[in-house]
Amino acid sequence: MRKVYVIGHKRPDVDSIVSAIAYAEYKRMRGWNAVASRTGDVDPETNYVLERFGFEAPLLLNEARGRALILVDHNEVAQAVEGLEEAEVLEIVDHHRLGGLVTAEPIFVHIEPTGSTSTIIADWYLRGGIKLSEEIAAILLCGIISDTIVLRAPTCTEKDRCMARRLAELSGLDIEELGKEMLELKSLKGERSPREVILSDFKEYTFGSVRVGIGHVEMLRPEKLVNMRSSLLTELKHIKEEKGLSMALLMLTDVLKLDSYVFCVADDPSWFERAYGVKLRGGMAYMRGVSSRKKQLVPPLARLFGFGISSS
Ligand SMILES: [Mn+2]
Repeated sequence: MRKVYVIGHKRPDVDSIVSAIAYAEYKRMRGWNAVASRTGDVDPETNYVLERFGFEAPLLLNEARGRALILVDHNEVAQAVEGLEEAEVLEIVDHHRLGGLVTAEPIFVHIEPTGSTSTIIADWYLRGGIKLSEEIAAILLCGIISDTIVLRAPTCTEKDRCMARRLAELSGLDIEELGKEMLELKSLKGERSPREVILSDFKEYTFGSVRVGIGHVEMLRPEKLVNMRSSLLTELKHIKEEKGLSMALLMLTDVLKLDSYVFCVADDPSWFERAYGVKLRGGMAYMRGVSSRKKQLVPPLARLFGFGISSS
C-alpha cells in the first residue's frame, strides 16, 4: 500500500507535531499506510510533550518530491516541506487562511477557524468512535493548550474549550497545571540569540507578488527581549534581505497580558501604519490586545497588499 506522509509546517511547533502523530494514527486505524513526519527540528516545548507522554519525534522529511502527503496545520507553499510542488497532496487539515495551493486532482480539504489543528483531529476521534488512547488524548490537549495560550488567545473558540475539557478528562491531566509548564518552556525561546529568537517560529506569506515573513515568540516577560531591540532589528533586517522579503515582522507576545511588541523592517515604511493604524517608533510598536499572528497580523496585510487571486 502506498505510504502517505502526514506532515506539518516548517519550524514545527507543538500543534504541528502532535497533529501529525495523532492524524497518522487515525488514518492507520482506518487502513491507511500513514507515517507521521516533520520538516525541521522540534523545539523545547514540543520535546517536553513528546518525552513526557512517551512519543518519538516524527520522521524527519527534508524533501517531499514524488511522495504522497497529507498537510496538517498549514496549507501555504512557503511554509511547507521542500519539494511540495512535485509531491502529491492528498488532504489538508488546517486552521489557517487559505494560502494559494493549487492541485492537479480534487482533494479532501478541511479548514476550520478553530484555535488549533489538534482540536479538529480530537473532534474526529471522538465523533468517529475511534479508540483514543490516553497518550494521544494527552498530546492533542498539549496542541490545543500551546496554540491557544492555555485557552486565552483571541483565536480560542468554544469548540477548543470543549475539546480541551474532554481530552483533559480522558488523559487525567489538569489544563492550568500543564499550561503553566508549557508557558515556561515557550519562554526559553527568549533566551537565545537574536537570530534564533526571530527564526524560532518564523512563517512566510505571499500576498500576490509581495512576500512577508513574520516571527512570533510567545513568552512571559517579553521586556527582557525588548531591551535588546537594536540587535533584534539589525538581525530582522538581515533575515529580510537573506530571504528576499519585502517586509519582516517580529511579534513578541506577553502571554499574561496578551499584548504584543511588534518590530518591523519594510521596503516601504508606511505599510505598517497603513495596515494596522499604529505608528512605529524606532522600528517598534506596542499593540494592545494583539496576540495572534494569523488572526490579527496577517489579515490586515492581505487587505493592504491584495490576495493575488487572478479574476480572469
Ligand atoms: Mn496550529
